Amino acid sequence: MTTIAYRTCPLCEATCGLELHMEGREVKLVRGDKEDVFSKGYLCPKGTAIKELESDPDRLKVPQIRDRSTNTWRDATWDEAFEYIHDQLLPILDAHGRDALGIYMGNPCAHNLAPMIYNRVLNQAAKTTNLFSASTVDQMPKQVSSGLMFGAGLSVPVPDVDRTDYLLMLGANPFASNGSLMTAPDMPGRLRALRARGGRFVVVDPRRSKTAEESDEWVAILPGTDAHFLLAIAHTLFADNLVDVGEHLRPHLVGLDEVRELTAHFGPEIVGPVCGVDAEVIRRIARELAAAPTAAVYGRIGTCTQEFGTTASWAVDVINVLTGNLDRVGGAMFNKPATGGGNTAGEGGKGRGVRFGRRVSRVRGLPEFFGEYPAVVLAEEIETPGDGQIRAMITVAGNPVVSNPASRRLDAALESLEFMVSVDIYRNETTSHADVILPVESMLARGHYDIALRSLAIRNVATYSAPVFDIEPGQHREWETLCRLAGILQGLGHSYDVASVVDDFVISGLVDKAASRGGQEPADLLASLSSGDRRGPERILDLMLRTGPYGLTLDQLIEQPHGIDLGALQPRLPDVLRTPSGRIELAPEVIVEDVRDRLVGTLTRDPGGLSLVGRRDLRSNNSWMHNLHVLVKGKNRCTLHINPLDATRLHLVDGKRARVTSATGEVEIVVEVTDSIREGVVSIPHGWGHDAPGAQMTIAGANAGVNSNILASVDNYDPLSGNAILSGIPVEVVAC
Ligand SMILES: Nc1nc2c(c(=O)[nH]1)N[C@H]1C(S)=C(S)[C@@H](COP(=O)(O)OP(=O)(O)OC[C@H]3O[C@@H](n4cnc5c(=O)[nH]c(N)nc54)[C@H](O)[C@@H]3O)O[C@H]1N2
Ligand SMILES: Nc1nc2c(c(=O)[nH]1)N[C@H]1C(S)=C(S)[C@@H](COP(=O)(O)OP(=O)(O)OC[C@H]3O[C@@H](n4cnc5c(=O)[nH]c(N)nc54)[C@H](O)[C@@H]3O)O[C@H]1N2
Ligand code: SF4
Ligand SMILES: [Mo]
Repeated sequence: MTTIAYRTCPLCEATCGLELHMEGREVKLVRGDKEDVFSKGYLCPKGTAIKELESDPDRLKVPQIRDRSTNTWRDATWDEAFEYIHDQLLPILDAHGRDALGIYMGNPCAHNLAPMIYNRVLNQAAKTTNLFSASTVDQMPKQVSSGLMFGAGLSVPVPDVDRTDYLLMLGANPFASNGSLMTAPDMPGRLRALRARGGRFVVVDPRRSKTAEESDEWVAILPGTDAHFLLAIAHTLFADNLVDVGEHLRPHLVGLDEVRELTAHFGPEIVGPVCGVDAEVIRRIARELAAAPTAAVYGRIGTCTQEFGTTASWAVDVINVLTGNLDRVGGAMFNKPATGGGNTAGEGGKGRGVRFGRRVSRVRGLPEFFGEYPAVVLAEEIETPGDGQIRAMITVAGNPVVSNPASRRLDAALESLEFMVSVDIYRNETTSHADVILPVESMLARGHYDIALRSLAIRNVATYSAPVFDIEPGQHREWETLCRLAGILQGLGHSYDVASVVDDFVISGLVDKAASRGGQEPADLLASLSSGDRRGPERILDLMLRTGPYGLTLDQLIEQPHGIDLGALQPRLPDVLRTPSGRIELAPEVIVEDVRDRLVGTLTRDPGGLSLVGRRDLRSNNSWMHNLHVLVKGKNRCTLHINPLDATRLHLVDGKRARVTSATGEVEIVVEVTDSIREGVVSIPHGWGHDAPGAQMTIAGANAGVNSNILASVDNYDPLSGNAILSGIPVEVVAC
């Protein structure tokens, strides 16, 4: 018998509603949920791939233990696996201290309720300072700039795509990625609608991406020069007397004069050759932004994983302020998430702001950002002997061997560890170095709520998906695994009950805090959460919803599987601010210094030779969905894109192989000659290179591709955020 279930897709930031046709545990059909309040039936090929992901024979179901002497794997029971971890890991920490453990949290954690809630519990129980995540190969620069300007790292303004008249988009390709740090299903449809209603949409990208093709104008910028470009726009706005922050921003702003002074260096004629963009184009875009009734500037991964990631991310919001479009309908606005926290708690308007560098990494002395060290120091912290050396690792939903820079070095470093545990669904390039892999339940056997992504959405929406079926006998829920690991690290032993002991401890702490804020009795609040036998992430989610700004309950959400629409974004100033001044800090000191000390110095720099950037394909998800035939079938997608003029000059032939060399490494890859990339720039997608000998991913292995991060260096990072530079890497290309 076929039953129908509704789920939010957890595979990218777009949060589409899916309609699953089930026969028992088997997914027969995946369709877009037409009644989903946000996605209204939209879905992409990855959404339908859930069917294949569910049935993938390589997906791990039971714990795996590696015998290091023979490098072979065997199935283990859960109790055996946890006991083994307990017995191997704790003596290392007893002998060498807590910092001997490193933890790396990967991207899927942001799409999954259990790690969203319990990773922090695990980190706290570990009592190590060696915390890492995919954030420092991704959006950390935006979190730092938002933290400095608005006082909280998740107070990221999102473009009001559905109501804006003009969108300037830099370093993003939502027609492939479906949008990032701007959650909305059907980004292609929304961008087409923008143009259909007479709006204008400009894409700044070294590649004529699918998004650029669908835009009104493609600006083929040179990699790493977005901060220059945006400051030249700001320069024009000041020079032409077009700065108009508006009455709604004026009382809440400091630093406008400093920004005016800084932009003096960035005349369009000076900046044009640096960016590879005509001065007249820069001027015109500045004037268009100022003239548009409403406009939003939006930058994403291409503006983050680059030399001036934080300064470019800041400059995006500077233009939003200078044109009066920040916190305005049709401009760049702040979400108000149903789960509260961050920028919705308390009175607002003033706060402690952000502080970085409370600790520095042992070997290179790089500062922490939001409690974690930059991923660029991970390998050296494992390799370098001495007190505080990382000797053991836990990875949760991460594949740093593919996603982090200097992959070859990290690959060797992980193998040199004394002990490693991975919580993961595959044995891949990273987890094959583990001693124990702890798999997780099917994504359909768990509840789902996007705590992170709903707070970055272009509309206020709350959607909970109930589990479609129960876990299979012998499986273990991810939240229980994380709590059990935390329990081991806390010294509570390794038995099954430890998960509930840890969970009860966590909820009572959270309830106490929430009750004292809301003037309630903790016991009453706790009782209200425990309808039935609710525990784990659902109980905590219920608490967050109840104490959030809309006072929702989980039961209300369960009754509405298509989601609850809480309305379009509303202006949120000054409540959203958490800076010590209670104002928008338009000219944070570290950024002013970065512009003066670093950025200005590059205005006379020769663009030099070839520069490598990445790209995403609609049928990919970073490194981990290439084991699904539906996504890898068809043409080879891991190719080197190169402009015909460069190809001719270098005697490269379409379909033949080339060797790409950087200061860090080299790869061999098939050439694809295309005029969709500007001269002087080449592109290789990340997330490939599935040729690790220890991996068990049959289809991915047969479509291995090359790992572009072999070419990226750990020595190159954005100093303001520690973020790796993965875009704009100098390379040489020769035919082979
Ligand atoms: N299909 C698919 N969807 C995904 C993912 C995936 O792997 N596949 N990954 C998800 C994740 S984790 C994220 S963070 C998001 C990312 O979402 P997006 O930010 O939209 O990512 P990309 O599609 O890689 O687009 C980045 C663009 O930046 C351009 N670029 C590179 N360097 C520069 C530069 O210096 N300046 C400018 N202006 N442009 C530059 C590249 O050519 C590319 O077109 O996508 C998410 N969605
Ligand atoms: N050159 C270059 N490098 C990049 C980027 C780029 O644009 N260019 N993009 C960067 C970005 S934006 C990101 S976010 C990072 C991603 O970097 P990572 O997060 O390190 O890598 P992913 O490829 O997302 O790997 C996810 C891992 O989670 C596992 N997994 C999947 N689902 C689950 C689950 O439900 N539970 C658990 N426990 N595990 C699960 C997968 O098997 C896989 O091992 O890569 C970054 N690296
Ligand atoms: S766009 Fe993203 S959320 Fe929507 S179906 Fe595709 S992968 Fe899933
Ligand atoms: Mo990402």
